[in-house]
Amino acid sequence: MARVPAGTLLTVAPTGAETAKSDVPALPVTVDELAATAKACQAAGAAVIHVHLRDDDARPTLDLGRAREALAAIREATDLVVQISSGGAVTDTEEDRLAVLDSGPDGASLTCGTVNFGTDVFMNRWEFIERLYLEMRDRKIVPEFELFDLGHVTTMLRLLDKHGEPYGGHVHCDLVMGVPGGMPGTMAALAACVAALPAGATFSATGVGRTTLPIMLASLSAGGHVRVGMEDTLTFAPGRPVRDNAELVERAADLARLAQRPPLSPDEARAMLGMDQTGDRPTTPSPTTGAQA
Ligand code: KMH
Ligand code: ZN
Repeated sequence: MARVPAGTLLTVAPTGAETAKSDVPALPVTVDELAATAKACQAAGAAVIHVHLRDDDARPTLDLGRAREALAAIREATDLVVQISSGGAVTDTEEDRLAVLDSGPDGASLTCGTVNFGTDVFMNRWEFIERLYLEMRDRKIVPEFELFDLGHVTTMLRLLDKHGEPYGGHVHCDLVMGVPGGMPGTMAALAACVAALPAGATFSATGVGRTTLPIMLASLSAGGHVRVGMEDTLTFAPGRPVRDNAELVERAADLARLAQRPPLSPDEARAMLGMDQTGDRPTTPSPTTGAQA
């Protein structure tokens, strides 16, 4: 049996691309809201932030200037590991999803297959997955493999087999469970994915909607890590909307401590993920000139 890690990597996914600000006023969408959320979530125990961007009208965007601005503000406010979403929204083009890598993140999500996404389709062709992977490595960005289904594990293995290890040399995945069209948020599905991961890989899991708590508990008991946030969950308990992202992180941190695997600090997370330590972090290129800030 794989060794159970001593600590728990807590990732917060505060915004996502699917929820409208008008429906959920507590959703952080502006750069200032993102930075304030990041600060509160680090205080609550998060080590990584998974960033989706919104434009001035709170609509999803992959605008590079907005990405640089957001990353700079989060880095100013925290020392969280900053992971940009390369998934964006289902409507985003492949070129825009590649271009956002130029924002200078520590890491980026990399979805390993197409998946039905409610009434939409989240498209991830094999050739595009390869391109994202190679461009991340060229830019010294550590990928987090986003796996929405068991077949995505197979695609990740094919990618590693064909192209070799990612930047940093460590494979870390995030099992995204309970999306309508993806794998269910069940312990059986989690166990099937974990059994198929390569030796030495680590994983987080997140259960969408009402699968949040069962998947958090299942992941902790399987030696995994945890992602929480308003990208995935808008209800804290039946009939009780989420107040803010920090309370989701607080609950996850409490459960991690109960499991005697307390939250990792951002620097411990960097070490686990094969990232450069704080002193050598990538810098965010300036929003206006593209020069290193
Ligand atoms: N918003 C979803 C279509 C990622 O961030 O990489 C894609 C997503 C995955 O959230
Ligand atoms: Zn995302």
